[in-house]
Amino acid sequence: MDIAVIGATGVVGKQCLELLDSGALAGLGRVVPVASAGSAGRDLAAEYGLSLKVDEVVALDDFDPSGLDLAIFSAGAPISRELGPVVAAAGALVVDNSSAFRMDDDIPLVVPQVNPQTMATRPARGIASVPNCSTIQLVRALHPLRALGELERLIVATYQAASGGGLRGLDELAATSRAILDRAQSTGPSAGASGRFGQPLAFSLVPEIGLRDDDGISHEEHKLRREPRKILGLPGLRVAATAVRVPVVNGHAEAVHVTFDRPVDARDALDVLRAAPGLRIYGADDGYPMPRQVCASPESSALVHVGRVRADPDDPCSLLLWVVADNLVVGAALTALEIARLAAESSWA
Ligand code: 11C
Repeated sequence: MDIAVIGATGVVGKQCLELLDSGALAGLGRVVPVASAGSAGRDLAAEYGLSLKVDEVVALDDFDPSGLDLAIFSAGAPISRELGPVVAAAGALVVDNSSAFRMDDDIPLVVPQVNPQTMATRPARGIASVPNCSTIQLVRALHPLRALGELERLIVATYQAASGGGLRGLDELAATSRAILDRAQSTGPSAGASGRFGQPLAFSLVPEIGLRDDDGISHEEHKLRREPRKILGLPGLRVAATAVRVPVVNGHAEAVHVTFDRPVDARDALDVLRAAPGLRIYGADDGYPMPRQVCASPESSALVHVGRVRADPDDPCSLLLWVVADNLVVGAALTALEIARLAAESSWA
């Protein structure tokens, strides 16, 4: 299988190449990394310490998709919108990490552990979308719980890492933290003022991710409302989300309050979650998942971690959960490769 990784020098593109290096996709042939013109010619295998054979970086304008089987896009929605259909028309399956096509009716929005049936036939436009990182971990934790009753209402607060803002987000968190620790800046309201997060993040938090619509809801919060409805096939699911950027390097966390259509028991919930694939469950005596520990090893980064599972003492139909995952791995690169794997194993590939 010959593949292109578009946005190969970004945080998700790098993660894709590292996962490919560790054997995430069988039958790999040529690997073509694509990035902006300034990165053309870079040897990413050497830079990232990979034993995988990878072509030199090709500039976006020089990228020729002919002959490729798969293209994984992680270069932002404008590039996906412009180049995705061109690459799909050339014959490659496009797996897109951006928000460009997610809500289009004829584009599958795929979480392999939740709705693999969406890849049972080749996507009509040759494009499959990877949901937003905060959506993926949410639906992977909630889907098994549907064995207890149908989901009616979600109230979610996210605690999202700087890596969700890409390399610029990571650089900014490091630089502003260092500046404050070195006392080059005070921790006052304007310290570490940011181009990336709109507000200073170091030693603080920013309760708004992405642009805000006229209704006061941010784009990240709208994604958390719309994407789970499509993936779970529950158009009437009521969702209220508050998305918050926190000064964590990597790993998104979510506090989830979920209401079912009938009374549910927290012990039954733990049993159902423990039986589900791809989750690590923390019982009352197991502590709880935290971003740094969750992202500490490839094995742990490949799982969605669920802890603090408890009843809502004021509502027998509701449960509370704490959900943590590596937003670059589960939230993006690994899910994209798992979608590619689903396609490769399908009868239509
Ligand atoms: C963040 N969730 O943490 C965003 C990043 O729609 O794919 C990914 C944005 C997207 O800032």
